Amino acid sequence: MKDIRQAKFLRDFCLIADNMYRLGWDERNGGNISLLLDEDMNEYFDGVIREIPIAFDATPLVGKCFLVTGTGKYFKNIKDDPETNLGIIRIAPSGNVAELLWGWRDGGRFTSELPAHLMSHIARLSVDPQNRVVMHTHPNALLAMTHVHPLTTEAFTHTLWQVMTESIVVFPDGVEVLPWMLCGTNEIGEATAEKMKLARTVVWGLHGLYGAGRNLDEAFGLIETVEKAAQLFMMYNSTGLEHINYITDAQLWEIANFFKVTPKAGII
Ligand code: 2HA
Ligand code: ZN
Repeated sequence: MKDIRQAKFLRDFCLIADNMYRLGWDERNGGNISLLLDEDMNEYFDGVIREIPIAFDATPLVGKCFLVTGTGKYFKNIKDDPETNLGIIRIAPSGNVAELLWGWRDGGRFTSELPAHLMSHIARLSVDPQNRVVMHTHPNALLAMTHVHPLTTEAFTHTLWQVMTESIVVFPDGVEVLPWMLCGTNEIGEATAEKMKLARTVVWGLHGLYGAGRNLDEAFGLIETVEKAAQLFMMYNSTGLEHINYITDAQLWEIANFFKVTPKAGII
């Protein structure tokens, strides 16, 4: 049997969660991450610890294994005690049970946002079979921006692209925006998953955002760039000075053409 403590995916996951905490994005038990595992978990574990019901039909993911943060667990504590704060689950043949293979050794269970995560995985995999990561977090500037900026996909994406040159290169698919909705429900999960077919980033008004990617670095880097653009927007809008310079639509096209990215339709 392989030792899970030596697994690179677990070390990388802990490091990313720790970085997110240090950046101030994941206060208390805020935020959650799920990583679809490519490695064969039979090489690490030979049994199921317990079964945990899932309150929706995850049939498209039957047999797949995920490393997931736990409900009520603090990102702050993940690095020092992954076995209490994280779990590895396999979706059982019924599609509505998670088989716990490792973790939550205090009797814990997966994040309350599991429906939104698994539905987002299904949606992302349908447009990008290489997608592996879904991250939900509460970055400060992005969250502040949802208080003062129109909550539409078009307006939000346009502003974030205009703030700095890198934005359109890193997220040409833009950010999809949802209004405030009750979190932890299948409804917000379904709404998020619909948006995830259109972009890797989904902003939850007055709450935070979801980011997806092919690996942990890609999803983290995406959120980091969106948050940086939001920080700059909030920063210059707080000066009281007139906003006199910004990247024009023609310049956004110039960047997109040079870096060979296709900007989300209908924005510029
Ligand atoms: O898991 O962030 O949206 C805590 C949250 C809920
Ligand atoms: Zn949240």
